[in-house]
Amino acid sequence: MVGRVTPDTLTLHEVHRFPNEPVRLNGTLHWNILSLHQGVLTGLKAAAHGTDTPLTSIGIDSWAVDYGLLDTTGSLLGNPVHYRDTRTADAADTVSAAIPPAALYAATGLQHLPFNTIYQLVAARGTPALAAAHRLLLIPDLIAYWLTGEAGTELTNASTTQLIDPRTRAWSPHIADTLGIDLALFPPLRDPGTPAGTLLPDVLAATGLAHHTPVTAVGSHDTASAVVGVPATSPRFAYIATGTWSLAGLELDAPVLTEASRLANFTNELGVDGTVRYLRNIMGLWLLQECLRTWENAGDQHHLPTLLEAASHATPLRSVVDAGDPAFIAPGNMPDRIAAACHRTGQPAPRTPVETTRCVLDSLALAHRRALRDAVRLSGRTVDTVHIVGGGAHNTLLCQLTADACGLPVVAGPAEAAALGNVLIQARTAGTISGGLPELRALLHSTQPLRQYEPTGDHSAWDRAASRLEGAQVTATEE
Ligand code: LFR
Repeated sequence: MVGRVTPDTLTLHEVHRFPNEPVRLNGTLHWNILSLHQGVLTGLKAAAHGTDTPLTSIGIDSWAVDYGLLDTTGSLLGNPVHYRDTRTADAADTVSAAIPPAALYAATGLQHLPFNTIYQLVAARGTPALAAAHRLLLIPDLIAYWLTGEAGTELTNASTTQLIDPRTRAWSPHIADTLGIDLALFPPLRDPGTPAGTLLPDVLAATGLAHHTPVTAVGSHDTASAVVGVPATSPRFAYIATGTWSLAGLELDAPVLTEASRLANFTNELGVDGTVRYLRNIMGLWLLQECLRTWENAGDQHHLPTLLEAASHATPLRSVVDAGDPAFIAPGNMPDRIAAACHRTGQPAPRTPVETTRCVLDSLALAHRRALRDAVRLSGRTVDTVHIVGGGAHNTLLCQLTADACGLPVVAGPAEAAALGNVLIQARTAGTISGGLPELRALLHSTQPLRQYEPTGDHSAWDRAASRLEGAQVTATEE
């Protein structure tokens, strides 16, 4: 994506898009990291050729928690493992035997997700790759290293390792030591808005970019950049970054580390400009993407817009599932897993792709409502507007259902909030624009097409649907 920024204009334009297809090899799900790097190079080349002015800067963001290991020569030790791989299945027990869950939460503020980096590192204990590793780089830091030869650990993404103390915004040596994790594997922390190197000669040759094009650290966790990209005008906003995941919560200036917050499985990820992203992970449109993939593998191809249109006329709230349930994390046969979850809670299982689609969207809206209500209760803040950013902002049914479920107006857009948040931090670092997050958001608000949804319908229907899931919902373990 190439962004163009001035103090009162902001445009983004896609120059290249490439697939991200995980590969299962020897029973383990991997990222195809070299193909991703090639996609980045092809994209940079397209960016270099598509403009008459040299690029001011490059910023990188991606999903969180995953990493590559390098040996002492800087060579990659194997393909990074995908967070949806099941290798971490037993790691939570190992970790909680060493550190009680309440102590881990008090120290790191992270919600329990089975794939947080600490669980991956515990699962990788004793493997030859980890034994040989000299350095560990989170995915965007790995791409930055391949572009520049310089290694750093960007802070917002580092906070998803579960090895950072959100109060000090620094590593938590006690947690690492107790689990036998060597913090020296991580290169030094760097803040968004700081330099991250200049391009290596082979990258210049492959892309045609100008010498000294700087790479700038941005919120390298895509969700951190997406939260920068929320076009809020009121301080009382909540956000839902929807795509493969729905990340629903609030921006705070200090973490909430209470036991109630832990039991509600809320996370305190670090944001840009000293903020805290107080949110909960909800499965998101992954549920639907995985259904589409299952149907397609069975020879039953569906056109998403047609399916969504039909789902908008299907019976509302016929059956709902807990869209926060980690049982949905792994890939594979999602329609049957959704049907089984409906059975378990005494609800009719969806019978057709349209009914399944409606069940997914109702369930997501219900989970959005629950997350935002919990965030308000646990943080003591109030909310007057819900912003939906990310790919799900295009999904009119999801946006309307979320407004209905939350009983609040929803402002939808931009869909490319992560790319815009990335670009805005680069532009501010380069001195093109100035100000804090409110000023960056005012620029988004005045330049990006947004759509507003007002809450409609019978609010009590959502209460009744929520009660069908009571007791079945997953929260953090009680000790
Ligand atoms: C969204 C996201 C989430 C993170 C998940 C796994 O793309 O980055 O914030 O929990 O992917 O990394």
